[in-house]
Amino acid sequence: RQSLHASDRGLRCFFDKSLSSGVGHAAGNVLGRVHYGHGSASALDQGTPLLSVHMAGPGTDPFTEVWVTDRPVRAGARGDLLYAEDGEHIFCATRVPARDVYRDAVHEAYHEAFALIAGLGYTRPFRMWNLVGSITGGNADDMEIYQDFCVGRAKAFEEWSDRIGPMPAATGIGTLSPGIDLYFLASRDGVPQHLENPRQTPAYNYPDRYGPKSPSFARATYLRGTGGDPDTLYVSGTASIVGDDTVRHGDIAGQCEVTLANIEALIGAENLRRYGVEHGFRLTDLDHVKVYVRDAEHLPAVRARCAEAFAGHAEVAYLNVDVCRRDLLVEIEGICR
Ligand code: 3HB
Repeated sequence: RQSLHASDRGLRCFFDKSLSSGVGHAAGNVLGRVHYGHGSASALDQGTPLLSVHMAGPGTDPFTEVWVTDRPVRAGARGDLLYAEDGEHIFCATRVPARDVYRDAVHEAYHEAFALIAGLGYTRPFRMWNLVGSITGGNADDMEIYQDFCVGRAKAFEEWSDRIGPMPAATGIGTLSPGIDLYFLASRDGVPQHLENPRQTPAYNYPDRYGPKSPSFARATYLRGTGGDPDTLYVSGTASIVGDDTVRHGDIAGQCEVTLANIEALIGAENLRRYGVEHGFRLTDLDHVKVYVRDAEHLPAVRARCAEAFAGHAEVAYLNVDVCRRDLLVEIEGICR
């Protein structure tokens, strides 16, 4: 190749929409793969972690999110955890099988994952995904599964607060099969800067009417590149929430507008300046976008609005799954660099 663009260097991801989930044509060393398809499984495959999650349905296409790096990769498995590290970043994935009540198993999974990454020296999580079956359904104690999940996750973050960096950007979203799939990225030397949204109450300060433990995540995380890698802004799953309230109930076009306005405010220069970052981003800088749509009937309208909002070259994937509140119809995440 003649020249490397910033997006071709350092830790990066791409969406492989061909039906092979193989590592063959990845331009870089594969750190991990997440196949958004029709089944759930996790294994070391071709020497690297492959998490398969049931999130593709009739109106959306399967794809594989592939994380690659220029550094040499070492992969392994410990207990139920799969991981791969490159000396600066670690990718870690695990699955909590279906059960009546999730909190203890989620606590245990997070605890084991934190113990693994701390032991290997990657103490700073910067992006997490929590893929939760029946997220707004009830557990055996009649608690919403998302709230049940939040209790176990919060306990692990509290217990590890002196050894593991603060809560990073995250996604908490529904899947089409019972059980919870988790995967995340953490850094060794790079110090993540966690961001909040001026239009929204920090999720970790939500009032208890949303659940006994508030969600453990930041609205975005800015990771300054180390060793020549570009800086990267990871945008959490973002929805039609202003303050802590869902707004535009039942109105898909309205929820799209509020969600996009929330992302604009979060990634814009004014907000980033508060965190000492001297430049901002726009919606057209967002890439590797995942758009989660609760109702299949809304997919065409959401696709059309996103095609206008994001750059033509941006990778955008659509998933027809539940969002963490029943009144949220759409949620969007992405990456800027
Ligand atoms: C979460 O609980 O990690 C979470 C949930 C969301 C959006 C982003 C993160 O609905």
